[in-house]
Amino acid sequence: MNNAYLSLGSNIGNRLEHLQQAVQLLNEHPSINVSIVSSVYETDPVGLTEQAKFLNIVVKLSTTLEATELLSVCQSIENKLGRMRKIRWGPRTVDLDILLYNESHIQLENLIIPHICMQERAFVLVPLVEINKDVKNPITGTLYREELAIKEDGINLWKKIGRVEEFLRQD
Ligand code: A4P
Ligand code: MG
Repeated sequence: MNNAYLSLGSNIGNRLEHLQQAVQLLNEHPSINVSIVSSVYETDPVGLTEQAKFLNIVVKLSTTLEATELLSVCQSIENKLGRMRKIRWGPRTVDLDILLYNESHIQLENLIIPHICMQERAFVLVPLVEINKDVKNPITGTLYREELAIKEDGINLWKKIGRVEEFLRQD
């Protein structure tokens, strides 16, 4: 069994519902079990700053899928939930990025793990560290909570979540 952490973000329409649908679809996959969902954070947009605020979460899952197969599942969920892929860093219904996959270091043309900018992004690190304060960068061995110390600006707790079922029931 493999463990992975995913970052999910949405800044269009009913943002919470998009995140819930994405988690539901992940969990319905026969080879994926979502075991932990972070609280929901409302975050200032990074990159292209003239766009709506995001809701961001991080989930932990176990899976028998290889990392590239997991990426395909993520992309099919993005497509199913109607993401427009027009603008880099631009608005999106839902975006699913694989942050970590076991302790792997993967460098393929279409898949880089650990996710390329994760150590610089508070909207990733705050929910990640919430669900596992001991998680480390598999390349450098640095604790992600140490990376976080200087960058918590623009991240606001929006809904406190304890369990996956509780997250899926929120409205
Ligand atoms: N790809 C490579 N590695 C991975 C990985 N580990 N997980 C490739 C997922 N995909 C990976 O991504 C482009 C390509 O990355 C994919 O084809 C895949 O093969 P994309 O999602 O299609 O394009 P994008 O998202 O528009 O660009 P990019 O650079 O991935 O943007 P990001 O990094 O996803 O940033 N601000 C806040 N507050 N919250 C957010 O959630 N998100 C973004 C998007 C910008 N600003 C944000 C947020
Ligand atoms: Mg992306």
